[in-house]
Parts: sequence; C-alpha cells; structure tokens
Amino acid sequence: MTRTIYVLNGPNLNLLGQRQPEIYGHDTLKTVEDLCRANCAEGFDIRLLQSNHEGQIIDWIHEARHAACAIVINPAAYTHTSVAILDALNAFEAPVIEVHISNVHKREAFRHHSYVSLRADGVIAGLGIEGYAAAVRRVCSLLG
Ligand code: CA2
Repeated sequence: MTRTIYVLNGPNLNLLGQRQPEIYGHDTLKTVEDLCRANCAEGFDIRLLQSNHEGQIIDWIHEARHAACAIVINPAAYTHTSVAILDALNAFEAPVIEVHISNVHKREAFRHHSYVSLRADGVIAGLGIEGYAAAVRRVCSLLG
C-alpha cells in the first residue's frame, strides 16, 4: 500500500512569501514542503503540488485514488466555489484534511463557506503554515 501523502495547493499559492505577508506570512511553498517532510512520520512520503487550474487539481485528486494514502489540501479560492473539487474528493476513499493559512472565518463572508469541508475529515484555519504540519501529523497518526 502507498504511504504517500498528497499536499495539494490551489490558485495563487505559488505567490506565498512574495505578496500579502500580513495575511499569509513570509514563508514560501518550498518552506511548506520542507515543513511537511519534517512532520511526516517514518515510512511516509510527501508529494507537494500547486496549480492555478481547477482541472489540474481534480486530475491530481483522481491520481491520488491510486497513488496516495491521504490528501492534505488548501484549495485556496476554489474552497468557496468548486463543487467539482468536492465531487473529486468524494471519490477519494482515504483521509482528507483541509488547510487554510489564514483564519477564513475572520475574513469576508464569502470565505466562510467551504464546499471542501463537506468531505474533509478535519479542517484547520488560521495557524499559518503550521496548519500543514498539523495536518500531516494527523494523517500519519490516523494511518498508524
Ligand atoms: O487562507 C488560506 O489559506 C486561503 O485558502 C488562501 C486563499 C484564499 O482565497 C482563501 O480564502 C483562504 C488565497 C491564496 C492566495 O495566496 C496568496 C499568497 C501570497 C500572495 C498572494 C496570494
């Protein structure tokens, strides 16, 4: 059985550390990847991916059905709009943790609703990039 955890990131997260540090901090996605690896239990592996395209994220979720033991996902703006990503996650049978760097509930009303939360086994918001570390630790502990 695969022990790879897919860490999927949605649109504009490639800009992490380059813009809006007051909301998203100074760390880059490379730091997020290192953090996920550092928090991954022995025997598990991390595949961190980012795309600005909804269809690409859906394709990775489909691939994860055979290639991943869990998904940690920050769908970014697609969180609030994408029934298609929810449908793809509903076809994935292993743990799913939703992560948001900012506390979406402290922000605009349109960020308060998440389609992905209808599927997620856990939701983390407002812990900065440490939310990814917590999500990786959670899936490792769930899967043993
Ligand atoms: O807080 C989060 O992690 C979000 O998923 C980030 C999304 C936002 O649409 C969600 O409501 C909450 C935005 C990601 C954009 O990332 C940037 C990072 C640095 C600079 C500009 C954008």
